[in-house]
Amino acid sequence: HDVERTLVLVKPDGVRRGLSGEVLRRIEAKGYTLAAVELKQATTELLAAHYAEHEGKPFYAPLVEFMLSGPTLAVVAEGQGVIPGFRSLAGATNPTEAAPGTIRGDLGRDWGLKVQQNLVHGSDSPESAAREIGLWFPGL
Ligand code: DAT
Ligand code: MG
Repeated sequence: HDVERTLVLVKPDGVRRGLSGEVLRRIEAKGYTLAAVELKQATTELLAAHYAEHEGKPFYAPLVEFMLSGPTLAVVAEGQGVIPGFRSLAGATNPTEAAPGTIRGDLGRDWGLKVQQNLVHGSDSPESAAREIGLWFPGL
């Protein structure tokens, strides 16, 4: 794998529950480095761009509403294979299905129908990572 960068978000549920440090600890313990960390309140415009691929899906509006509900910790993590590597650390999208040992498997659970409250986001490809880092950290 090449040395690459990915965008990680500790979503508002993770920040509210005091899990920001735990997520950063797991990224660093794996051997990835932190290139940028910033607590940010997302805006509707930022989320519309970030989640453009999901526009029109049934969970889009509740997802955006949830992402506006409090601050998000935005992180750029760097390392060989960090894009798929962080997705492995995060686990499956639905925390109930995420394997133990993963962030979502260890720390997340099913909050009713709100699958979107799954603690973290991680870019899914080099193209997504470049696009998302540009949105959350313009000028980086
Ligand atoms: P991931 O975050 O694992 O990359 P995704 O990109 O498919 O998953 O979806 C983005 C977010 O949208 C996801 O973290 C939670 C929410 N989401 C996805 N599928 C959902 C569903 N079926 N019901 C509710 N929320 C969903
Ligand atoms: Mg995704």
